Amino acid sequence: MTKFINPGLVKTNRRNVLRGTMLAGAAAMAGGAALATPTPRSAPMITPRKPAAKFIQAEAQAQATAPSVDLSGYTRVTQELVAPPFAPAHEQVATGGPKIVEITMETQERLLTVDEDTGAEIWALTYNGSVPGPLIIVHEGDYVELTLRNPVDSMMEHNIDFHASTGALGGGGLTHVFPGEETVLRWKAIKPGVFTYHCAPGGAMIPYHVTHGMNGAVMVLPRDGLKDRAGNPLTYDSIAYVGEQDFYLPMDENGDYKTYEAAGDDYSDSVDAMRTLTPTHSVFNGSVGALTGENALRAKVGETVLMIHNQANRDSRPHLIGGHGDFVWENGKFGNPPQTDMETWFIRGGSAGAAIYTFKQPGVYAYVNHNLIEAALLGATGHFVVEGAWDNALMEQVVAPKSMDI
Ligand SMILES: [Cu+2]
Repeated sequence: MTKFINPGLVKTNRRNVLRGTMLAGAAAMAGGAALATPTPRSAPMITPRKPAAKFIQAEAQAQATAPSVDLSGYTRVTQELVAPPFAPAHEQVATGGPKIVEITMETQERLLTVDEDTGAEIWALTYNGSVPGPLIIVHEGDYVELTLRNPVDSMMEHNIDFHASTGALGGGGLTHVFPGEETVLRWKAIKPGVFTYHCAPGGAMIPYHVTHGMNGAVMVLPRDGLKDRAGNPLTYDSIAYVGEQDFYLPMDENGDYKTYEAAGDDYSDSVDAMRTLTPTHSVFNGSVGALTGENALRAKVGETVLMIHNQANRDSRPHLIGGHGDFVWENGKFGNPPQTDMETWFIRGGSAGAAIYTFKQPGVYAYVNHNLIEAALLGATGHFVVEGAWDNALMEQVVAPKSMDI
């Protein structure tokens, strides 16, 4: 990590450099013109701590002088987050008034096998250890109150930008936690829909953290639940939470994936790999095969599944092979009526989308990114295994394959 130069505020060791680079990007995103200039590839990365620190300090001061909010009418509840592809226990139609939903997430840095067959692995940066991070579910008008903890043995600082929230870089400007620190952020869910959240420490660290797995989704349901175009209620029996992750894994001169001893050691190589804009992998839920075989999603004929698709960095085109999108919020926002009977839908990089389908036949359905190169070669394939009775009225093999009569 001799590539970096630290301007003397902290000792130049790898840990401190990785921690410090966040401030460059925070300032750039806040509009600091000088800092927004991309760092030339060959130039050392300078860590301009002071201007960014000023910005963050200003946010805190603005809050300190703003009128306090009366939250006495709110009930506090704790949401137990679960690992993908599952969803936390929740109501589809809210009962009672708005709530303060308390959640806790830990920024865990862990070695993750991306593809067992090739030995591809990454020191993933995660929320609660999973890629994607856990799905959070609240209702419009609720508050999300997040306790964000960074374990003391972490190598890097982290934060969180909730696209569903309003202000302070989505909370990113108020949640920087260094190893051994924790913070609490509360934000009001004023827009219904599914939204991405992701780490955004600053500068090149933003895509570095996002493409190391540090992203997930929040679902903000309308208080009276989902509706079709005519305003009729839509309900689901289960949720399949899919996070599509593009990885840019460095390779050696032989084309083998490189391995590293600790989180952050791949930083320089990763930046070079990211600059190609060509992912080595695009996988669902962290690894090739995370949603196939024994890990396949399960459903029954007649079951209605809400498929949530999160892609924090890159465009995707979900398609359910053998089925359809009965109701699709392809931009993920429930304030808009859903599109109906979709074949393939589009998830803009940096967003989440939602689709409802009721299974009508048993069997295996492939849920893919219908850029089929990405599905078959880069890993973006999951399976639904559906049980139930076959319906010949919908499909029947009239003649099994046999030699043609010539
Ligand atoms: Cu991070």
